[in-house]
Amino acid sequence: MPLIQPRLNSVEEWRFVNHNNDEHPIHVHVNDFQVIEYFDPTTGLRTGPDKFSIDNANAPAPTMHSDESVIQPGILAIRTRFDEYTGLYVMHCHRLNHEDNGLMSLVNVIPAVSTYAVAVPGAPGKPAEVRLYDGNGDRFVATVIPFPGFEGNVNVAMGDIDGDGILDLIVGSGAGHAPEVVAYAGASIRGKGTFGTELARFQAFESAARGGVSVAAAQIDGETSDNIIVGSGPGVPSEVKVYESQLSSAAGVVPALFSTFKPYGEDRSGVSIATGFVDFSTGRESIVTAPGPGSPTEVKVFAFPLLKPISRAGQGSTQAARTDQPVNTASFIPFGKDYRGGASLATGWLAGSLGGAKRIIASQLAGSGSVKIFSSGSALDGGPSLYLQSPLHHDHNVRFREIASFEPFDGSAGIRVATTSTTTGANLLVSGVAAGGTDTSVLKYEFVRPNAQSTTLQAVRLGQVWSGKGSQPAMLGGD
Ligand SMILES: [Cu+2]
Repeated sequence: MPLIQPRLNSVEEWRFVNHNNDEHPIHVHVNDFQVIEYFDPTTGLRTGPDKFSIDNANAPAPTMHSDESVIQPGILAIRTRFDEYTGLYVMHCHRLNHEDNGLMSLVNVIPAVSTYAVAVPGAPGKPAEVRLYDGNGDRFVATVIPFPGFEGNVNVAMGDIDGDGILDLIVGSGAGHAPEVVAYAGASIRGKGTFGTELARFQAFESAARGGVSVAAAQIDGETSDNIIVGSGPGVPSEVKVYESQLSSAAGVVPALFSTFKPYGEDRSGVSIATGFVDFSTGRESIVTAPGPGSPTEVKVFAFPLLKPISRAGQGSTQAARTDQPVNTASFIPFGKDYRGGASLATGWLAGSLGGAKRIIASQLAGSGSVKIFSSGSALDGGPSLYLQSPLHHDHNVRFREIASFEPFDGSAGIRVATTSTTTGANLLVSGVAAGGTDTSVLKYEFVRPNAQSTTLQAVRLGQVWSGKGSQPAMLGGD
């Protein structure tokens, strides 16, 4: 299932050139479209721009020679504006046997600007600062100083927590600071400029928990905006908290909890988190976790299905499942069973044209600073398999396979990762300190399939987006 990723408020024209020996009624969810061109070579009928507000139009069959080589393809061109809604939906052929055999595409409308955050560690006399960039061209957007006077590191994530279709910034304090979370609006509100307005500022854990707070944002609770998600730092039992999307702008007010869970039980090494649509079988965004340094690095994937069992006729009432507890849908060990150095996590549609769900990226905080990419399935694993299973077959058995591995800083540990979306997928941001240890930088990569038979991806360096003096890598956040 390939991916198309238009930006919110943009207009795209998609042209279907049909060489297949059948016609295909193309149905697009969410946004209606306008037929711009239609040509049926069998009848010779050619029409131009038609009325707006269609959600299904036929891509006509080609004319063919008796050996099925195409004389003239059928043509359908449609034009759409992507209004109001950011997020996922599908476009597919409306003939059931066609859509079930792969004539289906994901459309993921992304914000107009894919802002990402580079959190530059503080230094004596200089507080930690978060620099924001536009992922399309890496143009500098804004600087935020979340904790004035704090000279340590902070954690960052991007997400739309106020539901306006614009990416907001979420910051979690680092080691040595009270466990605070601050969220800034990506929109310019009341003349305050982008990232100038605080949407929330609160303490996420007990004051004594000063190991840092990891942060993420994703739509978990079934509402329309993203939930703020935090992971505990080292020193306290591992915990992930998902806050309800209703926030109070009054400083200090802790949002209501939607869910809290312990991904690694009583382990006290801290929890790294990332979020994303990494598993088709759930149809929802997952929370991905890794324990901190000192514990075996096992990545776990959690999803909140939000579904209650339907009571069946004749079987009486069934016990409703709790919707505020996640299901652990997958677990894997990215760096071997002996690695205990901790990991930075991200998710994103690296090489999105190959389809599948978002990839999980894990990088080593220790060891050789290796970055590995995992996928739950894409064109790298071959074409879509035919639907020969029973329609009642709904088992969860997602598996993540390593599809790329590289060492962007030539063996230097402490690598941090994030992704930033593009109109075709996502690029990877990698932060680290080069050998020698005096310069820290953030690099941007895209991933390509070297040839049509390859089952793994290759990293291609696009450029350096930030660098500075220092021995600590910048923390990264993107979406
Ligand atoms: Cu079809």
